[in-house]
Amino acid sequence: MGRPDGHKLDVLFEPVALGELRLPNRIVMAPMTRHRAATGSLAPHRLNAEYYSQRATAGLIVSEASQISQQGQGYIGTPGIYSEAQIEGWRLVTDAVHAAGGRIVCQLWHVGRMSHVSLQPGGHAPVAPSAIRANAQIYLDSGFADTSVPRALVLAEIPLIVASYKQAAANARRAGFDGVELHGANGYLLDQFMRDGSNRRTDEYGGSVSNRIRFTLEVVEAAVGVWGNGRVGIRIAPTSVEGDMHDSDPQSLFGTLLGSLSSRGLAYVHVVEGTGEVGRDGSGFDFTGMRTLFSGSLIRNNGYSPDLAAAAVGAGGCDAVSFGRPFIANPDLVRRFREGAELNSTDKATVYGGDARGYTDYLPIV
Ligand code: 8OZ
Repeated sequence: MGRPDGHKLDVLFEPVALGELRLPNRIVMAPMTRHRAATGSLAPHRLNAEYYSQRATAGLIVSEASQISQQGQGYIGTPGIYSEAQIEGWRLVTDAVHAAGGRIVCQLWHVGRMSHVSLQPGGHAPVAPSAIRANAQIYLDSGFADTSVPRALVLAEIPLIVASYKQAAANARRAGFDGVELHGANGYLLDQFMRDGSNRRTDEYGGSVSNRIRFTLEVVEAAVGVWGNGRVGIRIAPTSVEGDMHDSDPQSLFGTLLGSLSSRGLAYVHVVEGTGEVGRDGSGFDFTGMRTLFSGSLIRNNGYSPDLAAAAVGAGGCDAVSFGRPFIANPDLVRRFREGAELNSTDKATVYGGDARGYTDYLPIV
């Protein structure tokens, strides 16, 4: 077959290196929470291995966000990367992806204030840079619920959380991943420290931009200590309002962060453009200009069509583009883009939680 205008997309099917990660194409599977880890252990299992291996033709798979500790959990059914059972479960996933010829990095996640006492160790309050509740909802057995009021981390606890990230990074290595992506986006703990709407600290982790990015940079160092800089990426969402987030000057904040990350030579920065849901308009931040603020590889995300993605890569605006929703219903998305094939549509009712239905039963074209 082949699409009549196929050559326009050719650039998406060229290989690229993001640090030490070698991708056969520029089409990345974005991290997507699917709430299907095993009940109780929160370990991945065979069904999850099947799901990821079906999508192994992606240039790179970024795993769904995986909490680094029980304290880092904010929703039911999300996988962890802190227990032996979870490491073994992820090993099933990475083995299956590799056997299918793919590459997968583990997205390391701590939700901070985006949680609920019922999920926290001992029923305690979730932790955050400051005791400011997010006017947002999380998902529990009982359905959607308001987030709980968090308590502010005391200074002495911060190195312990950095150490949890380091342990999780080491666990991801033992589980056979190809690297890690730090979840610095969408209103979770790293983002909560960075943006001044959620960080009112008066110690060295709050106030100035350099203080607010300190925690993120320490977590970057911890992950790099395990993996080396060429296998660590970070995801940011400078203007997202998800999780009740805001900042008085995202350009200065994320510009400074990107400068610091440039000197550390990370594998990549993965940016969610726009304010959250779909669309890439974000006022207060120059997404195009990120290319000059960050010297390493850049993955762009949020509602790109194949044409827009090819235009962005072709113009040198990024190295790869990630796709989330289209990968849910199209395990062979790379082939469909290449051949200009129709895309399956997604059944919204089976996106979050449940069984194989709406998860592993979307079929590739034959
Ligand atoms: C959807 C539902 C729960 C969590 C994110 C990790 O937005 C998530 C998430 C998405 O980054």
